[in-house]
Order: sequence, then structure tokens, then C-alpha cells
Amino acid sequence: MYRRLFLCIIWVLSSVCAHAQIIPQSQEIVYSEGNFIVNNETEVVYLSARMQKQAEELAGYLGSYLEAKVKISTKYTGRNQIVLKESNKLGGEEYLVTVGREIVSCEATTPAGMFYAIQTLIQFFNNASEGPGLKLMTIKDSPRYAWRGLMLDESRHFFGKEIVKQLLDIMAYLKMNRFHWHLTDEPGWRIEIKKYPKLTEIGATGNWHDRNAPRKFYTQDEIREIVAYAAERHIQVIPEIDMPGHASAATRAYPELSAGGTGRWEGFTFHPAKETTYRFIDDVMTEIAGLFPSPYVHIGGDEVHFGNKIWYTDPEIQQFIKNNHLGNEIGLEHYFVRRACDIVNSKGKIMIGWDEIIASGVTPDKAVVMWWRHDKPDQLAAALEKGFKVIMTPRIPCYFDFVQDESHKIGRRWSTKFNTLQTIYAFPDNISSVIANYPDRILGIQASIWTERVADVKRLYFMLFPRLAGISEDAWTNPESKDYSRFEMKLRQFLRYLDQKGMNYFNPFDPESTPEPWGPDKADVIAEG
Ligand code: TNX
Repeated sequence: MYRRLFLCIIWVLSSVCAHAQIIPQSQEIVYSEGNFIVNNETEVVYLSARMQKQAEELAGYLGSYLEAKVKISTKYTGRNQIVLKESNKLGGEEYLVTVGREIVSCEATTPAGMFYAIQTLIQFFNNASEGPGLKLMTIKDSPRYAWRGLMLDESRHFFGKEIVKQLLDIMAYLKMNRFHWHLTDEPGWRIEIKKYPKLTEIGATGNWHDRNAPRKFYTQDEIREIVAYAAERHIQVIPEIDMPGHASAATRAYPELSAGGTGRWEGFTFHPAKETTYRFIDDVMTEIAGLFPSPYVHIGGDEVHFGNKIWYTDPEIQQFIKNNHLGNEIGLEHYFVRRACDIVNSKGKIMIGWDEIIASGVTPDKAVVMWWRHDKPDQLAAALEKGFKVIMTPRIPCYFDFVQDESHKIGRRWSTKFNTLQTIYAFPDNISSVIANYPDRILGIQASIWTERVADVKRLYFMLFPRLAGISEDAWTNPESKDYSRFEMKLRQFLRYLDQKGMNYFNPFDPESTPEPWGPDKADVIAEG
């Protein structure tokens, strides 16, 4: 009697787990009775040359999973095979997986779609609790949003290429496909520009905590290496070169480009009235456009008013405003953004800017808006009404420099608000009244991690995980297929996966087991911001 009850509980638990296995949740999964067992004889088959790389990836993974060599073939035998087929009727990132007793069939029209089919299988294998196999099932899957992003700020603190590659691996596992790289800001300029060597000779010294910290930056070869590594994982890399504000590292290297200013805000903006500034931006963008195949370049455009006091008194700048009929300093800021947009467009790229650019006069065919000011939903509404495509990364809930637990002391809060897993998971459907009218103008969703108070990898991963898993499901999965309690069950498996990789995280199920790592400085504690 007890034995039967016990078996019954095991059966219920295992079927619950079977329905709760991957992040992000697939749009449709239908299970049936039985299993496909993977063993040393299982072959990976590709039926079209375009899918060869994906077959190699899967065979490589299975080989290490089974600790055996897994054969790759191009012949269908109908027995014990995982077959990759090219279809001509699926969307770019869409895929179908059918698991039968003898054959697992994966169909996609593009290598990206096949890549996601394989990520799905890899997660199922990783999470399998009853030996190496898969439940019989059919999966039909495609993403809700085209832009499933992560932004990393490497100006405030620099992490380096091994960490970036590890992040790209996790992004791929979570079916995320846009890496927005914040490479320049006040503390440091982190990308080699051949025409302006002082940007990295001088501008790469220092970080948020230490003005004299040794130089850290990416050489152009390293940039190419990372862009290629990302491309293999179907991730596009979008560089951000912040302007006209947040430019202090560049103006430290080339003071002639600075608008001036004193104290905390010295050199915060480029000089908006000098042609040499625009020539500099043009030269930098030529090199940037050559390094990054992405159709987008991000020019920042945020928070200019923080540090442009000098614009209000500098005679040359005031004269420029008059001569060009710009009205005032805001008009000048908008002029700058339009010039930057023209330069980016002249390199064959679309400009992305923070939501300050909406009123600048750039047009939706030339620029995309990144909405960050969660307290200004009217900015999002205005961008959509004007016809802009929008990427959403509002501070609440997408900024991962905000704390994630009431007990945490290092990191931002907005009054009483901060970014728990639940707030993340409720997004973006909690703002559907703003976005519902323009579903096609929402490119997608992005987590953004600013690193003023993130100085090392332990803290970086603590802030990113497991919240990134929440963002990945917001960005991939349609609201009908989302379910928070199921997501929590899957998170336990995700944490085990991070354990295997030796990566740090916050454990929401047992917060005391993962105490908050301190920053390098007790002054890092900020209660509100
Ligand atoms: C605002 S978001 C900034 C960043 C800071 C961040 C800290 C944005 C466009 N600008 O410069 O790092 O807040 O949360």
C-alpha cells in the first residue's frame, strides 16, 4: 500500500518535472508516453549541408554528456538517430522537434532556428533526471521578440574576454541573441581605435573605484574574436559609444574635443560646437562599422543635462546656438544627436539611442529607441506613436544593478522598488496598456547591468543570475505559455547548471546560502537612487 502511494508520488513528481524542463519555456510542448534513449550508438544526422555545424555542435555536446564518441552521418537509417532537417516553411528562429522512440527529428529553415532546436535538446538532456534520454514529445517553438538582449557596462569596471565569452555561452543556452556592449563612459574607454591611439593609451586607465587602475581595453583583434564567438552562437554584438555626455574618458585623452567644465563634470561632454568633434566621431564610426557586422550602432545620448552646465555660459557654444537657430541648449543637444545619426547612417548602420533621442528630430527609418526611464511610460508611448521601433530595458525591472532581495544592501533601489524575480517575470505584460497598440514596433526586451558597484566577476554573476533567466523567458515566451510557479521549478535546475559551470548566483530559495558579495568599498552601499 505504502509502496504504491510512494510510486504514485514519484510518478506525479516526474511528470510535473517533465513538463517543467526548459528556460525559456517553449510555446507548445505535447508529451506522450515513452522515451527516446540516447546511447553510444546514437547518431547525429544532417540532411542538408547548411546544418552541418549544428550537427557538430550537438554531437560534441552528446559526446561529453555520454563520455563517448558520437558519430555524425548524412544517411537516414530510421533507427536511433537525431536527424536535422532543413524545412522551407518555418520562420527565421522557429523550429520543430519531434521525439519518437527511434528518431528525434529537428526541423528549421535557418541555422539559427536549428541552433535553438539544439539548445532545447541540450537543456532537456542536462535536466533529465531518469538517465540519458528524452520523453516522447513534439515541440513547436519560436520567439515572441526578435531582440532578446543583455547589456554589459565594461567602462565602469572591465571584466575581459573570458567572462564575456562565458556570458555569451549562457545567453545562447537561454536563447538570447543581442549583446549590447557599453564600451565607453566616464571612467574608461575600452576599445582600440587605430586613428586615435590615446583613447586607449590614456582613456583606458582607471575604473569607477580607482582613477589609476591599470589600463584595460579590447584590441581590435580581440573585438573580432568576440564578435565571431558571438556569431557562432547566433548573437549579434551591438557596440555603444556614448555621446555627447558620458564622454569623460575620451576627452581626457583628447582635451581638444572637450566642452570643458569643472570638478565632477569636467569633460563630461564632447564639444558640441566644433567640427573637429564631428570629424572625430566620423573617424571612430568608420572603425566601429568595420568591426561590428551588426546593422546597429548605439550612440548613447543619455543624461546630457547631468554635466553640460558649461554649455550655458561658454561663448563659442552660445554663439553656435544662435548661428544655427537651435533655440537653446536642448536644441543643441538634439542637433548633436541628429549629426551623430547622420554619421552612423553614412556608415550603413541604423542608430540606437537611449530614450532622450525621441524629441531630437531623428526619424524612425534611421534610428531605434531604447526605453530605460520606467518612471516615464509616456516616453515609450511617444516613441511608439512617432513610429519608432523600441527596445525595452526600463530600470524597473530590467536594470540588474538594482538589488534583488529586501536584505541586500549594495545596489540601487527606486524608492521602495527593486528588481525581484517576480517583478521581472511580470514584465512586459504589466505594461500591456502602453504597448498593446503597437506590437510590431516592440523589437524586444533587454537586461542591462551597469557596473558602478560591480567590480568583480563574483558580484557580476550574483547580480545577473538567476534573474537573466527571467528576462530570457519574458523575451522568448508568449504570455499564454508563461507560468511563474513552473518557472520557479525550472530555476532549481538552472541553478544546478550554474553550479556545474562554477558560476556564482543568488539563490532565491535559500538566500542565506548565497550571501551578498561586498564591493571593493563599503561606500558602495546605496539605499536609494
Ligand atoms: C543611468 S541608463 C545611466 C547609466 C548608469 C545607470 C545606473 C542610462 C542610459 N544611463 O549611466 O550607469 O543609470 O543604474
